[in-house]
Amino acid sequence: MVDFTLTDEQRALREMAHDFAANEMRPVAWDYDRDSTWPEDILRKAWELGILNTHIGEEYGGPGIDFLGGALIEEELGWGCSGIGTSIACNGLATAPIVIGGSEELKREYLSSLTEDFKLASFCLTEPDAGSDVSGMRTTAVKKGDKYVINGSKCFITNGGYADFYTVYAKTDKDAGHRGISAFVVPPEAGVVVDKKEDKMGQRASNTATITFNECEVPADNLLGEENKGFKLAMMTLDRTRPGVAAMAVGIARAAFEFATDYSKERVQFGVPIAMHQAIQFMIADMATDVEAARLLVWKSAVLLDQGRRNTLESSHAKRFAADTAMKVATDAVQVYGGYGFIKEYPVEKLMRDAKIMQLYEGTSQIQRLVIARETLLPRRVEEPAATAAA
Ligand code: COS
Repeated sequence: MVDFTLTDEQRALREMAHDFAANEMRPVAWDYDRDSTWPEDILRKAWELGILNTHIGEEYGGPGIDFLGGALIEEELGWGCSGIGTSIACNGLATAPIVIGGSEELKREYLSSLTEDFKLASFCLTEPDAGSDVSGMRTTAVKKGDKYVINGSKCFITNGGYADFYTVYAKTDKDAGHRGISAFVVPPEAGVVVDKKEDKMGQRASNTATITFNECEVPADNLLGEENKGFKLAMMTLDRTRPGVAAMAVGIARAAFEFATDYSKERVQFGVPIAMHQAIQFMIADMATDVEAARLLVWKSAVLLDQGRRNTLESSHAKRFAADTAMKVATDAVQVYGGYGFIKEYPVEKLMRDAKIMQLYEGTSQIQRLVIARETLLPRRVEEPAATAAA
């Protein structure tokens, strides 16, 4: 039986995240956006509340929240401020390769470190010349005795300027394409250099940095999973994190929809609130449908993971549709506000700028379509361990 009713526990989780978004994020979101303030104070509060490391299992000190629970939280964070929300969710992305492929020792050391104290981790996949084309990466990891030496550069790294460790993808066999990539845990003291912080269009509260690895030596034991199997680890990671990113996009869309709805009831033109005009009603109606549909795709892609099933297709459905919905709904919200929508004093222009990144990061909308087309036209059979909700 399909039942969309949330349990008491799930509703409580959502309420807790909503209160946090309403009381801690919303009051500062527009100021932090304007000044591009890195939200350390909010991140610390999120850590104290236990929503910075939701997927870390209880054996490593985490709450072990499942993927649906994580998505419920991320929608609220996206509703509060997706820039701050992205900073909060970043540990989940960075630790997913450890949860999936890390040895017990690495899990004990690195997952526990995040729950024992306020610490951050960053996921380092993208490079200046390797965005959508992951296997085009140039960062190398060369084995020397019981160490790997990493050299290269990564870009668009969330929390990159503040991370206490990095999960890094590098070529261990330069000539083997996607079959020559491996993943490692890299502490900053190994020789990580933070080059610059990006000045972004939206999500300006999140820190996005360019990182260089100069002769970074890490113990061979810091290898995640098997050598040359890093590409699959990255894909399995993204399968698990895209539902959460999509949930955040739903949060942006919902926020824009709510602002537009409220405004349409207040703004009077031609003698009546603009909500009385059918042109506006139809925009509001489409927003409502799209938010609802995007949320259902998110929930389905998360529930499949919680059932231990592969969700490659469904997570791309969710990410593609939710990201495009966030962009469309935020753009239409600006339209409902008319000229005021274009003014920074009003809330929706930030949402429109924030929404744009949802169509770009963790796989562009085009990459999601590519995955959907491949999974539809030529379904891939893969042998892989069942997904685990928590480490
Ligand atoms: N889970 C497990 N394995 C997967 C997988 C998945 N979701 N997707 C692909 N694979 C495997 C394939 O089965 C194939 O295995 P073999 O080596 O055994 O043949 C291998 O990985 C290569 O797959 P594919 O041929 O599809 O790889 P491509 O180079 O064509 O790349 C895309 C596929 C484009 C989908 C991938 O590179 C991608 O997702 N790019 C976007 C990256 C991204 O999201 N970046 C954002 C930054 S992260 S914040």
